[in-house]
Amino acid sequence: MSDSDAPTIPLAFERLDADAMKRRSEAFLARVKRRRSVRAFSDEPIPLDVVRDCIAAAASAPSGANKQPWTFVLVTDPAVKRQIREGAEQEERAFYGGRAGDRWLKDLEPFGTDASKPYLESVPALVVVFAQKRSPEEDQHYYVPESVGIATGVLLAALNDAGLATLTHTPSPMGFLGKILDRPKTERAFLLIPVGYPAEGCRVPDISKKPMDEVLVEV
Ligand code: IYR
Repeated sequence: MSDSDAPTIPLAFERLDADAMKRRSEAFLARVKRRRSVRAFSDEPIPLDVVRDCIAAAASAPSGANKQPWTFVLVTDPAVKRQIREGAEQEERAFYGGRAGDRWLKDLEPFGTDASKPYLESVPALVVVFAQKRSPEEDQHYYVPESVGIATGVLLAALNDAGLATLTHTPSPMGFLGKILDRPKTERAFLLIPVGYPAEGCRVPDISKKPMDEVLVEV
């Protein structure tokens, strides 16, 4: 350890035996593998305290110099959801109408997406993740995309683990979200996440993940 004078506390680390570790890693893998991007949501209400816990989990993520350069906006107000739907669909019409280009549109064919996003209005909650380039006091932030990306990954895993369905939605550009939600100019929308239960009979694209030997290199 360094001989810095910075205050410390004892680490609260739970040491597990190898069997318990394997049971936990397998159980987590099984649940996380069932996560799918959902585009057909039920309008049934969800327990918002569960969503708040998941946001607290996300906000526990590591970040550059512990600056925690994120803001999570939980939207349930129907009028605000409608505004967000309208803003997103306006950008998506431009995207699907030409901005995307042929190659990108071809890559999206398996997902059957288009500019219509009715779920942004009907889903019980939207979580909008904002990245803070700097805090309002002009404090410096570091590794902002990495930090916010890690926190968002924790959020998606936590919501999935808690039994909620999500979509990682990135209408582009997302400037309209900062305006509608009245965020300071120092914040940039990072991701728009509809959260709810899947609609009855919800279907998802028949796609798969790469096998381990394509994603893992062991040295
Ligand atoms: N934002 C658009 C397009 C889109 C882009 C990617 I990359 C995706 O993985 C899925 C969709 C939309 O949501 O329709």
